[in-house]
Amino acid sequence: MGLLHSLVAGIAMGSPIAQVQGDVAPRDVTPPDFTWWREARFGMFIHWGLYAEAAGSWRGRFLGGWTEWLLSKGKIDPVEYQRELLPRFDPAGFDADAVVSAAKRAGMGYIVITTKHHEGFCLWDSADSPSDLAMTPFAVRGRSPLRELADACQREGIRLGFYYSLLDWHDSDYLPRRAWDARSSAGVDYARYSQRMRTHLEELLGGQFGNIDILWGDGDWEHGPQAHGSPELLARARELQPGLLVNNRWSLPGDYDTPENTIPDAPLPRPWETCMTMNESWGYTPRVETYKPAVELVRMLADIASKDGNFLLNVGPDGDGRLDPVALERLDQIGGWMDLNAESIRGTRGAGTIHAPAVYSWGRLTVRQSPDGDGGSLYLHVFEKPESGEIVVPGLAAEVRGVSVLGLAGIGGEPIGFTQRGSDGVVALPAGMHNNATSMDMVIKVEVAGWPPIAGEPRPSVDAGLFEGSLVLGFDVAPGSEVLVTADGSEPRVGGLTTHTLGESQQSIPLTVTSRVRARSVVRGVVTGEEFADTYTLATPWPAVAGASPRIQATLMEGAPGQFSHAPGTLACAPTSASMPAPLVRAIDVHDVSLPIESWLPEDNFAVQFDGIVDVPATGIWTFWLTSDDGSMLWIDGKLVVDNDGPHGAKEVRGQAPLAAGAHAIRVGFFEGGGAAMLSLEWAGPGSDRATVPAAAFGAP
Ligand code: FHN
Repeated sequence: MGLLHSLVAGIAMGSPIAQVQGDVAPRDVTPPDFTWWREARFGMFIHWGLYAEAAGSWRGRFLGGWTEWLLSKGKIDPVEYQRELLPRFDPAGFDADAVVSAAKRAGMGYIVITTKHHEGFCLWDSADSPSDLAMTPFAVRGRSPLRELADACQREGIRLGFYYSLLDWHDSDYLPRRAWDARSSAGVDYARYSQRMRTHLEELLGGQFGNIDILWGDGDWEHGPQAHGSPELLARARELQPGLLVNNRWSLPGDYDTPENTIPDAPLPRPWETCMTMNESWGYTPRVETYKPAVELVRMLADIASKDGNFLLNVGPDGDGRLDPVALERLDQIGGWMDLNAESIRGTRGAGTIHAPAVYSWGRLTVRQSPDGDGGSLYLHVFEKPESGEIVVPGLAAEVRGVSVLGLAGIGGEPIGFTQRGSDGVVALPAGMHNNATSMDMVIKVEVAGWPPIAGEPRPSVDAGLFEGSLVLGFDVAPGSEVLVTADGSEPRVGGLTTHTLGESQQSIPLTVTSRVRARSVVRGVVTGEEFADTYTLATPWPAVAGASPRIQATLMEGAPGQFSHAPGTLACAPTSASMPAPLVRAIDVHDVSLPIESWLPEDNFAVQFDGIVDVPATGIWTFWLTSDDGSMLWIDGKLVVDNDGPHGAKEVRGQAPLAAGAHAIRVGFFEGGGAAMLSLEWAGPGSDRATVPAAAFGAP
């Protein structure tokens, strides 16, 4: 029996103890400060490079679509592409002040500009680049787009970010070559390319362009973090620009997520930003008929903000460095709406932050808590006025201090009616108000006393899972509401025999046995919102392994494409057919449960099994977060605690185990099928906040 089979056979397949699946990529140890970013909510993305000069055409043929992908669409020889376009890059019309004022007009608080896109052209004079600004007539004029833009942003108080593509179709040290690129790969040194990326980031972030607030990576999909050298690149970037926000496109999770040309149906667990084209292309396109209407863009902004996200809306300057008139018109139209309604976007939070729905039949909800914490404002973004003329907010329990339409003192003098109907708050719009077809987004501001103002699905003070001994379980009770709770699995009802009513006088219930807890919110005697239902399990700590010393070792398995689709340590991981050769198996040095950042680590088709003894510092319930791309599993003392198996992108799954202080056997199985690879194991327990399981817990000095 091969080593892999023996490894697999050694696992006692216990049932999962308790685990919750999340789609959260791991957090950095010291999360950066998103305050200014959330306050801004809205930014301008600028795609500008040699492709703007070509405007989607090559040798007289317009190829359309994403024009910054012209080289790829046209299967153009990268050397010929540069030879043709470098001498033509002379955007004398570029006016950084005009660009920044257009962004500011639209109500945008930051700008992210492409410094190098996949074409490989560096929009600045670099000491190490086969294609940069110094090779263009524009530089001969003494012009520097990034310097000019940085100065204009500084003058106008607009934050600045740099986009940088890890993918490079032109640099002869970048692999893989494009299929149509006839240049030989002989002598190519990818490490030289990685070093060039580091040089570029030193030049971009080293101070010549002032404070840079965002590093927006892209094009990371052809290599893993090791090949890119991403951990070192980002560590250096953060040294150069303290407080830098880094996105999730460096083959590492970074600080925030970046859905592209799409808006998530629900809030994402981490800070997130939708980037969106204004028309059909990131780079300049002459096809102005594809621009999205202003009403659509404004409603996207409200939709994204209601889900606690940011909106990065793109413009593509043309070959002369100018924004086209339609783009300027859209920015002005959005600005007109923001003039009246900016307070419902800038500095607001998504409805989910007060556990209220973001999406309603009439539109979206954004919220702003007052500085003193006792009250605040709800912003009802009315896209579609109901036939009834009534805007209903279910569960609006708080006292309402005032209702108004933003930007309009009153509607022809008529007040905006507000009533409380059962558990709902109801805003009555005057008859002539708000023609659905033309209004972008009419915002009704509801000022409330007490926070959170909306009673929805009750939120427990402790997540469901294991507990030891006894547990005092509380619920957030929105002012003006109550929470009905049962712990025997029965339906919580007003006056129910086993129903506890939480509110002013009582805020929690004691649990001393495994309990099925159900809870509902009640406002003015009416049950409202979704039900909370989950199980709290009384657990006895697993005993420590007497006499065992903390240690960790790992086995690397290198296989053929398709070899691994399950984590090692499971029977499913074993080679599935005789035709699949047994993987190469060897021991590797590790100090904790993480992927070594070493050049010998394969990029794809490999698995790693970690085995050892972990020293648990205190007795109690320990929560583990296992995050990986692709699959992974965690066993403690031979029992399955986290199952995050299967091919997938970066995904986090939580599990719990009751552990006595001391030594416990630990096994983690991980596999990488293809694409990015990442693995992290975090824990939290009595006296320990959530953090990566340290090497010291495995006996490292
Ligand atoms: O390939 C690029 C594309 O050209 C554009 O830059 C977008 C913007 O997010 N990013 C990549 C596609 O995901």
